[in-house]
Amino acid sequence: MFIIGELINGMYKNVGQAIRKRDKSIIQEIALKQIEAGVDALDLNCGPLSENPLEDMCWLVETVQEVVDKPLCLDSSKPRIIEAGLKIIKNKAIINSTSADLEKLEILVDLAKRYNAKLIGLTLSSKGVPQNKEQRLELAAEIVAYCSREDFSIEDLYLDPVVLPINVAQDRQRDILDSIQEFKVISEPPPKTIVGLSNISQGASQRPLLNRTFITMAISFGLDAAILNPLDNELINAIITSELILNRQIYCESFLKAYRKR
Ligand code: THG
Repeated sequence: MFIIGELINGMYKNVGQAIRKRDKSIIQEIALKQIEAGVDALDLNCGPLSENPLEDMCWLVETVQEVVDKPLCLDSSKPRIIEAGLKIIKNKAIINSTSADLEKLEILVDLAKRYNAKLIGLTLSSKGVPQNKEQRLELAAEIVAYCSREDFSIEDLYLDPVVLPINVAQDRQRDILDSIQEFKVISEPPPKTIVGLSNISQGASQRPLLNRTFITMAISFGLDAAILNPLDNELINAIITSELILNRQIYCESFLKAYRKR
């Protein structure tokens, strides 16, 4: 499982405030804590309230890079912000994300190729969130077809079915899990799959229980990667145990080491 730490997101009050005040120490501490927990990469998101998202993103990249030597995941819906981040990232970058819209694919697949970055493709379009599995697969196939045509390696493509909160979309969850499995048959070699895990429990009580139950199920449907809170120990234990039971290759060595130490 490829794990991306979600905690550097302006959606969190302390992070939003640290970004506004240009308080490096808070951001660097959150970065290091996630690295210690064994993440493979760090998501960087200025949050919905950022007034200068381009400057904020560049400041986040520079601040985190001072203390961390791991891939960074540029989380923004605006291609110009992603490009600004790519220009200053020293390590490998992950573009988070493109949608299935052609205007976005054109810009972001080109950027991913030029900067040798991985690319997350949301199965979303300007028409909105897909209402069922078939629509998700159609959008996924459009993203894969575009990447193949442009010679972007499908193994560097992570398809995201877009996890919806359980409290507004209880009847959609089974479709989302099935999509994770079915994305794999779109091409050979297959694309990878990813979810933003905490979406499932937004606005719900029992968030940790929902998160770890969902990830356990998603792993059994073949999930490759997740953006999540790596400081939730029970969540990490559930991931390790799921992969152990499925005898899946664990590509996150540090989690495996953590498990063996117990
Ligand atoms: N797919 C991809 N990228 C993503 C998402 C996705 N990036 C953003 C998001 N979804 C994943 N990251 C988060 C980070 C935080 C929360 C949810 C998803 C979260 N935050 C608290 C809340 O909203 O309740 C913040 C409040 C607080 O604690 O201060 O839940 O799906 N590719």
